[in-house]
Amino acid sequence: MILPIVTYPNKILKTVSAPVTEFDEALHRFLDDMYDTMMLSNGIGLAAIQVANPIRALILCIPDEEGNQSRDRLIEIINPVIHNPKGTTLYQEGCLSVPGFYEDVERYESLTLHYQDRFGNPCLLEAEELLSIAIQHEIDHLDGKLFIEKLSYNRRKKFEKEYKRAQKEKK
Ligand code: Y12
Ligand code: CO
Repeated sequence: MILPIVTYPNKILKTVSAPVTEFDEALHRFLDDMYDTMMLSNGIGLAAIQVANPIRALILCIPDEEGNQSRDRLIEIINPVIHNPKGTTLYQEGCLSVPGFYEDVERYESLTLHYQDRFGNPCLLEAEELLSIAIQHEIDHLDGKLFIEKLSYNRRKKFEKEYKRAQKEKK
């Protein structure tokens, strides 16, 4: 099932999501729906709150070197905690909840992620480059934060003006 994606400035996106406690069939169905929704929208990452479900779950599907995404590249991440963040890197980020807008954001270069899979099994992932950036972007969603909040005052002002104009043009 394709789920509607919540877009900025909807206040739902400010919700701090709650830990997942039930690793049941309903969670599995929801994760499958998140995957279908993300793939249809050409995304590489999606947090549950972006489809209006305030639970600490996110999915990632980072393309291979040829730019191909396939289900075997899917990573489902539940109740994530970042350890050992190292270095900094700049990357031009985009977000399905902020359509049409891309900006450079500073993130940790690498990190270790502790999380659970869809069955509640504990997992560990060493992440760098795009995977590390995507993990940080999506965990921010779980904490009610968007990448535009990391912009400088002037870049944020410019964004608000351009985004409002684009929204009006869509109507
Ligand atoms: C690096 C930086 C950010 C992330 C988070 C995941 N972000 C996305 O998956 C963004 C997807 C996206 C897709 C769009 O649609 C198309 O390209 C057709 C898009 O464009 C519009 O909505 C107009 C914007 C963002 C991971 C890694
Ligand atoms: Co996003």
